[in-house]
Amino acid sequence: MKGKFITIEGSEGVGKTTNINFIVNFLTNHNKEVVETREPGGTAAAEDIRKILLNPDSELIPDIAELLLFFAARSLHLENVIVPALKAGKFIICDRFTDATIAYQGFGRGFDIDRINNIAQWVHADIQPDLTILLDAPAEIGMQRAIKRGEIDRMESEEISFYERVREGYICLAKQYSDRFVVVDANQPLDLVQKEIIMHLKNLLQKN
Ligand code: Z5A
Repeated sequence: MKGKFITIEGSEGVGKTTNINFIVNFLTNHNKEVVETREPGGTAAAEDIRKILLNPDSELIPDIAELLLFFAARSLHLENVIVPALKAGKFIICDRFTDATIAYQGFGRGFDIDRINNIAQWVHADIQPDLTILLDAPAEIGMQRAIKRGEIDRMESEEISFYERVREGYICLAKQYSDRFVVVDANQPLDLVQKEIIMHLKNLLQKN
């Protein structure tokens, strides 16, 4: 693949959307062709799956259906957006990817991590992010920010202990895949968060 695959991870309200806009501007100013996208979503059909997954008024979604819907959306996204863009040498900036499934469905819901990894291997054996920026903040800080922002979706309606497990899951992943993960303290003023992000982006560009 000629392009670069950058994923942004972290639990609710840590500032993914805010910082993705910043990253897109930074890379565009460095003459990179950038595709900004998100999971679940990124294609018309995957966005339909997103609506099902996040609808707070949906019928009961069993955990297994939730897990498989995230991977179904991911398969659509890979085939129609991510792989073509990487082949064309573009930079993909993606709000969440499979690390989110391990953190939320694995650590959060308690699904067996090996089973999730097996499905991931099946769906995207040959594609892994080149850089994963983990925005890390205590669960209650992120929740406060998300609540302040407005309406709460189905995935944002869990107990605080769920998001604490999610955060712990991300920290485990960052240690396990330290070759591609960088951890940024998202519980500091935005200008300092972005200063750290720039440093990691410059490192990636130097390797390019
Ligand atoms: N999910 C899953 O379970 N499994 C999977 O495989 C995948 C996803 C792919 C998708 O939601 C949901 O699906 C998500 C995980 C699950 N659910 N949950 N719960 P999403 O990714 O689209 O949305 P989100 O996680 O709920 O993110 P968010 O709430 O949109 O937050 P954010 O994008 O990280 O934050 P933000 O909107 O940029 O910032 C929130 C507020 O904080 C805003 O007012 C900012 O101005 C403010 N902010 C940002 N940074 C700072 C700093 N540094 N200081 C102070 N204030 C700040």
